[in-house]
Amino acid sequence: MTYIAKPKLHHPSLEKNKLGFTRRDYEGAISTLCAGCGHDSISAAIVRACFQLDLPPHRIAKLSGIGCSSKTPTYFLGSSHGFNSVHGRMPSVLTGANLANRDLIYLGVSGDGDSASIGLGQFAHAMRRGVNMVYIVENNGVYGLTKGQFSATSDRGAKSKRGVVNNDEPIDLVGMALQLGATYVARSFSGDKSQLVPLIEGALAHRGAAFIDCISPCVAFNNHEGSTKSFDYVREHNEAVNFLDVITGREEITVDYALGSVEVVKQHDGSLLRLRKLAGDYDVHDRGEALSFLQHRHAEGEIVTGLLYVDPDAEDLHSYLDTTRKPFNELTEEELCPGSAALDKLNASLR
Ligand SMILES: Cc1ncc(C[n+]2csc(CCOP(=O)(O)OP(=O)(O)O)c2C)c(N)n1
Ligand code: SF4
Ligand SMILES: [Mg+2]
Repeated sequence: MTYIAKPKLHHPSLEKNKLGFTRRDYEGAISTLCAGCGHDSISAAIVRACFQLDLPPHRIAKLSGIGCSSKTPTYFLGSSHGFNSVHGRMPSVLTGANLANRDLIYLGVSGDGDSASIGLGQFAHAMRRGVNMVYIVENNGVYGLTKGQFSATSDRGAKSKRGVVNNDEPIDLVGMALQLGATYVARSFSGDKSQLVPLIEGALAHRGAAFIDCISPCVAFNNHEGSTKSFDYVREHNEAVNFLDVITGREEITVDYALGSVEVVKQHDGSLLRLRKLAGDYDVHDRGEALSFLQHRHAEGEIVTGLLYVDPDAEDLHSYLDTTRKPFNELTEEELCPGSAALDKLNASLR
């Protein structure tokens, strides 16, 4: 059985958000993933972020490919739109849906196999086009669903559960997203809710391609000694560049900005990203520096986490294409079909 409905009962005094929803209203079916799978922690972080941002669940569209990671949208946002597509093809389906209706909030959920192996081309084009979305890769370094083969994000020298050593260079999706022009780029760890939840909130408030690479240990096939995506390894090698608070424009701002090394970034919707810097000289607005920092730290065996780059004034695919503001399903017949004179004019321009 791959789908178990959750009982509707919940504690009557559960906290409600501005829409009158409790956290439970943002959940989905009971997870059938392995107990302890990092992907379940990411689902919980998505639930918390959407609840805290007071997002109406019916305005969210969650899309995925194939894999344990791509199964997770069943386990959160049960009242949202959902589309479980083909392995590696989520980005093109999301792009199409986004072009047809820009009013929804698009959340793409994928795996490292789904995005860095079979779907690498799709991933790349969604990033470079600036599709307005939150794109999360639940990165465990293996194909979990098909029993633990190395994926393209597996580090050179990493050992599989059976002792096989990976000889291939890994693909760093964060580096690729930076190079390809994504305008919000972050990495986190499924076991670090205090870092991950605000990163998801910031990505949801961002206009443009927002990418989060989330290291998510596979307890069944990639959590042993010799793995570089295990809980122990990531805890020991995690180098956080900053921590984030997201303050929505709807709230009165009462935070004291004078504390230590703090940077405030205003996003297009008025929300504020408040960055508490750990690496004092780290600049979230410098794409080139972010790439170089990432590579230098990788050479030292460190996994850089936090918000690595943001362009708060980013545009998105709709502004590049100058598309209509109205979703297609709200256009009238006259608007959709401008008549034979317009068609004649178009045909004449092509002769
Ligand atoms: C076109 C196609 N090729 C191969 C497969 C087999 N397959 C299913 S899931 C998967 C890999 C999943 O790995 P990942 O995306 O990392 O997700 P995880 O299970 O690790 O979360 C593969 C190769 C498939 N379903 N469809
Ligand atoms: S096989 Fe791995 S990725 Fe899949 S549910 Fe189990 S722990 Fe998670
Ligand atoms: Mg995987």
